Amino acid sequence: MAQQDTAASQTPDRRNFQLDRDLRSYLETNKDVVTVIRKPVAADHVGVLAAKSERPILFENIVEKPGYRAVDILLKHRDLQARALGVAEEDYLKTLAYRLRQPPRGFKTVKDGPVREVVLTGDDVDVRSLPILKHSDKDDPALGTMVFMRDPDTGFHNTMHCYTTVTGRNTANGLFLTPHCVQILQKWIDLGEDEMPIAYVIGVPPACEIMANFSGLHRDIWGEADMFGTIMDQDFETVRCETIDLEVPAHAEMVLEGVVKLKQRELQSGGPTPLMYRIPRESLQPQVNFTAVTMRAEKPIYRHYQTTPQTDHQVIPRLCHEAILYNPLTEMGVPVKDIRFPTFGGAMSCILQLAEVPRDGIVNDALMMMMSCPWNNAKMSVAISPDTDINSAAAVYHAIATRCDPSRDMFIVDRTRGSLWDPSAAPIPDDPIGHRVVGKVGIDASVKGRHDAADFELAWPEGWDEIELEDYLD
Ligand SMILES: [Mn+2]
Repeated sequence: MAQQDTAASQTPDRRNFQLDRDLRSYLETNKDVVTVIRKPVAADHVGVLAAKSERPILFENIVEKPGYRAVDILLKHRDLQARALGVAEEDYLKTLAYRLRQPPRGFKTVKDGPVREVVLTGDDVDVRSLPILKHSDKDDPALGTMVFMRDPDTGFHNTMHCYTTVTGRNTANGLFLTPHCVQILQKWIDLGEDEMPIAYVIGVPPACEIMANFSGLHRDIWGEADMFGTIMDQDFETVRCETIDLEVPAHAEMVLEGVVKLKQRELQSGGPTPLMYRIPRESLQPQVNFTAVTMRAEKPIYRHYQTTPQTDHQVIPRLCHEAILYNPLTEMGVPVKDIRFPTFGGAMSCILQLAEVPRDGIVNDALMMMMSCPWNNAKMSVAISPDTDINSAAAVYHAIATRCDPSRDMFIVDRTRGSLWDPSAAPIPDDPIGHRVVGKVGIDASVKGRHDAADFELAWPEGWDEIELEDYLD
């Protein structure tokens, strides 16, 4: 049931698109960019193969997990993100920014759905039989997919992606680090509860994954999951869980139901961060007990979320940051062509691509806004011109080297919020969360009003975009 987005190209305001409501239809609709691996692949090799793919990759034949498929790399590049929203690449950022300003559609609760074609409870639950995969040679198999948790005050379904290491048949250790999930766990503890219901939601359209990683002021008006239908501009069907009081997507591939044991905490390693490092090395994290597995009957697709080296993991958590930054920057009068937290910046760098040369002073204000954004992902903030390829680390480096006078186009702000993940940042002694302090740098690598633009015209060989060397090889 592939619903191709043709409406998007017909409606100038892009409000009438229709997206596939489940992952398998989405992969079918977008099969021109999906690599299907039919050869047998060892479970331990799925991560490396996924990480070497720039496009969605579907594993049909995982040797140790014959009943399942696995998919990864759904959103690594802008063209894939645009497909996820059903719009043209040049409309992607403003569309996401627009949709995030809309009211939540909430859930359309239905009685049954494909995610409940198979329901396993009690002794039949064994998450080790699922294709939960390793992320590096030093880690045990871990889930990285989205979790639903309910705010006990509002009933809203908050989501995040929770790195969760499997420790037994129906046990795991989850990494509950995002500010909202820490606050929600604390609310359940304050209510005197020992357990909090949690659902691992596996295999949904990638638009939901963009939304699930939202981070900003929202908890008093909606949970991320209440916005899935808003982002996809359609009713979002949910079913009630089998063993816990939560609703989950009716058209997901799999759902793991469980409870977070709020008082049973163990020191747990976090696995690789988006920086490829391993700090914080350990934190005290609660155990998760799985109470049910529900899934589709026909070869369910497991959503692997390879964390390292450069994968969806650097990109997805920052897509809403880009869209949220789009609003105040455009409000300030910055001519925004694009905003990107690039994979090659290790989730520590933000690039603003200008659409044109703004008046003097605008770029430094824009860089300050990026550096002081709510998230600690813009330690190195860079402005570039429209002719610098934002997808290319080499092109951005070239712009920094040739379009920036460090004595006037670079500024450092001392002692600002540092990322928990940044080993170059100084730990704050005795800070219970492990917060750090670090400086930030703003770099204007754009062609500026004071320049003669003709001095910056890049020289390319004739036919650079058309002629390929491989066409001339024997
Ligand atoms: Mn949240």
